[in-house]
Amino acid sequence: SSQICRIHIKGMTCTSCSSTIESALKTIHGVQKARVALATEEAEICYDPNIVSHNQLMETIEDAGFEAILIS
Ligand code: 9UX
Repeated sequence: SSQICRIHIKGMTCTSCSSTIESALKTIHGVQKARVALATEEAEICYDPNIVSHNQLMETIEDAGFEAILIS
């Protein structure tokens, strides 16, 4: 199955920041698609909720050194 999660990310200042987070999200088992936009400070992630939770997605962002706030 597939679900979309949107997360507000605080602390990104350059495209390297957004690329790092996007790559980290894409390596998570259960993540099908991930896009991080610097301009809107948002991540849009398609994932299988049976494999990974949105809390785990947020932890990955926090572990990369950024603040993650769940939008939807
Ligand atoms: Mo460049 Mo973004 O050092 O924090 S990766 S500003």
